[in-house]
Amino acid sequence: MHSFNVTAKSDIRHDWTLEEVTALLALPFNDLLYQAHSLHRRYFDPNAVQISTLLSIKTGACPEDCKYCPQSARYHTGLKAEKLMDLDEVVRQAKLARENGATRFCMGAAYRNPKDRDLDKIIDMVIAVRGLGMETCATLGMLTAAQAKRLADAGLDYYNHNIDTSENYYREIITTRSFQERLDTLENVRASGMHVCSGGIIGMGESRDDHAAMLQTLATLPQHPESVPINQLVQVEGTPLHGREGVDPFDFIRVIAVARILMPKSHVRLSAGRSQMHDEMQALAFFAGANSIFYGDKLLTTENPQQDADRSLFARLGIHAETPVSAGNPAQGTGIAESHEQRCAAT
Ligand code: SAM
Ligand code: DTB
Ligand code: SF4
Repeated sequence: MHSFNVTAKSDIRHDWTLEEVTALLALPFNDLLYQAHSLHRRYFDPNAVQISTLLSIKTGACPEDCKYCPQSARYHTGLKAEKLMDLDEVVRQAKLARENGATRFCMGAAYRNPKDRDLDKIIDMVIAVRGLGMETCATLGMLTAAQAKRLADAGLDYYNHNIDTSENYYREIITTRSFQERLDTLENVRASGMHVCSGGIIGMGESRDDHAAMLQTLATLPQHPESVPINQLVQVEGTPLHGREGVDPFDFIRVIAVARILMPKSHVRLSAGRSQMHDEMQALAFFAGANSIFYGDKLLTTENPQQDADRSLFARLGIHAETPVSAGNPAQGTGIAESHEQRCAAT
């Protein structure tokens, strides 16, 4: 019998020290997974995974220098830049995602920060996608408090803005905006009332200490992000991080497990990089506490597992799609796997 949603007050902490986080990351692997999975079962259905689909609504030609990113104008990755997408196309793609079983639609734009006139168009997209009964998410770069408020008022459910790595390692990866500016945007998003989605990238050459510091920053925010994407670096030819030695898969799983322990009520997303992972590694990530994925053949510009492969993985693991609490009318078509409610209704 699961006992999800039973809050033990002492589980939810905002005062994690770096020493504590470092010690968790260094636990024997089985001890760490046992602890993470036990906590996971306390707060969530361990067989339910939240399903988001990504769409790049404005691609490439970005002025920032994030060394991992194929969309920076500074690197020659062969990516074709595209202007802000038309509303009709966004709605078409959102309907497709919904038919395929996604309950959240995440719109990404290669901006340092959106201009107010871009925001007018994006707000129309948010309203239209919400009208389809889906949860909405956007990732558009830095936001002022006023911009965040406008998006919140339009009904945007989640805003994604990653801290990406530790404060120390950050300067090795991005020079065109500071770590503090990231935190400022997160504060503006939180103050607007939207749900916060913030995480980082593993596999950029950082150390375990950087993993600890990044996780500590997230877990000591005044409120934990509701969604914590853990990306494995997708190495793209032409970006400065292409050719880096990959991360030890067990270290990646350790980060997922520690995120689960530090932020027990948050959804931890096994985010970018799944195309480069074996099924066994994904299963281990779900066991360690990951309970959200990006679903659909494409992330923003790089590939994601084929939908058939994900359907089969879910079926083999007995995992089903989580039913969102906040979406008005999730008129789902062919869900990626039967939901808990669907199964219960059928019996
Ligand atoms: N331009 C906006 C920004 O940077 O906030 C929004 C889009 S940006 C692509 C969103 C996030 O995607 C980045 O913060 C980074 O964490 C992640 N990302 C980008 N390229 C990646 C890659 N090659 N591998 C893994 N994650 C990546
Ligand atoms: C996040 O943490 N990962 C997503 C989303 N937020 C926007 C992006 C992953 C991008 C991977 C590289 C690409 O496809 O361009
Ligand atoms: Fe631009 Fe975002 Fe890519 Fe950085 S991560 S280069 S801000 S699109």
